[in-house]
Amino acid sequence: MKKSQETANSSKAKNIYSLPQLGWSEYFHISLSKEERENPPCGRIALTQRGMYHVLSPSGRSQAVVSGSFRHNCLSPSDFPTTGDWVIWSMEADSSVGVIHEVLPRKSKISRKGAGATSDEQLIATNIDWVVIVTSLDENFSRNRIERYLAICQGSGAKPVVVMNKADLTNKHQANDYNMNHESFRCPIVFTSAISGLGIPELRSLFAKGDTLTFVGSSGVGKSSLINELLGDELAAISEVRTGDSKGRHTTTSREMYLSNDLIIIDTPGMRELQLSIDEDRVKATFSDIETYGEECQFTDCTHIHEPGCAVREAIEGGEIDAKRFDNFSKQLRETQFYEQRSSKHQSSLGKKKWKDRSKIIRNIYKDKEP
Ligand SMILES: Nc1nc2c(ncn2[C@@H]2O[C@H](COP(=O)(O)OP(=O)(O)OP(=O)(O)O)[C@@H](O)[C@H]2O)c(=O)[nH]1
Ligand SMILES: [Mg+2]
Ligand SMILES: [Zn+2]
Repeated sequence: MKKSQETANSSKAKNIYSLPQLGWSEYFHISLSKEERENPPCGRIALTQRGMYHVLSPSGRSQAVVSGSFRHNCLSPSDFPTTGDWVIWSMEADSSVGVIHEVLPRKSKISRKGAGATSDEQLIATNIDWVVIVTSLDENFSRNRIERYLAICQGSGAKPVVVMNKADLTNKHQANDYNMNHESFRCPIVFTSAISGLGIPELRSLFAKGDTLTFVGSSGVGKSSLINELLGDELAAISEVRTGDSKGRHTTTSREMYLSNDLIIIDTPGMRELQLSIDEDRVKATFSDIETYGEECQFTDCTHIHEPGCAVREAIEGGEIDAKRFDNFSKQLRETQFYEQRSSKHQSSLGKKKWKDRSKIIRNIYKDKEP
């Protein structure tokens, strides 16, 4: 065996990754100290499993935990490493588990509100260049859902692309057939089929070498199937959707990063409860066309529902604003207001708890002083 071939084979066996292959860029490089830049002690999180992190780095795939002082300094769940993060880490010679010391500043992130009672931010993926919003052209299709995902991308630092998958099930392949147009979505819309391969080259042509993509969308729309098409490999697990309602079975259960020759792809589980991790400003930015009309309303705080001299209602009646789009805009706006109220309630109850703790301490001090 030739020497070069031998190295190639052994590096394949150990899955050695160069930093650029993992999506490394100048952005991360400049956040390192001068000494660290010589030989960056960095790796990228491919998977997180209850406190255990899978790190891909020039020394292969390893498992690691966060250091004690890192944990101590974390103030919220989103400070912990997540899939897509770059970390500074080390591995002792006699150990099989590495230690993560730091998460490098995130270039971009997409997140949502926690699915439970708390309003904590839940990170979906970080350091991504593209969010691939997948929907399927069966009973599962929902334009409203696409607009919610677009709102999540707003201000995330990543570019969105809308993918209309399962195009083999229909012959309607125009965005207008679905009451969507490129101008109001302000992002590419691509029709694909993971079964026939339709649209896959068009989708691929959007991305540059070394880009990181994350796929989001409901369970069963074909995220993992499309990822396998792009990877040219069956790495992500897929399974049949239920017959009857086209709903998926939540085949993908964790957020995991995969590598192809030129792309880094993060698969995510279908979301059950899509909550908006966004504020009013982000919704307004997503629907800026509506906002532009709103500037002409007679009242500056016009809700565009019943006020006289409302330019938005006029535009809807005149067919310049799509009524459905306005409906989604109002729905999202109401929802953010609900979350804002809830999170301020949560904040004030935290404040109360602190105050209670403090008054307990004061009571105890006085108790000690009592004769
Ligand atoms: N007809 C058709 N079926 C597809 C297409 N893409 C995926 N499917 C099928 O849809 C089902 C679900 O695909 P998955 O790739 O597992 O869907 P997913 O979005 O990853 O689902 P979760 O992991 O549960 O979130 C599988 O049976 C796929 O074979 C497509 O383009 N056309
Ligand atoms: Mg999947
Ligand atoms: Zn108005």
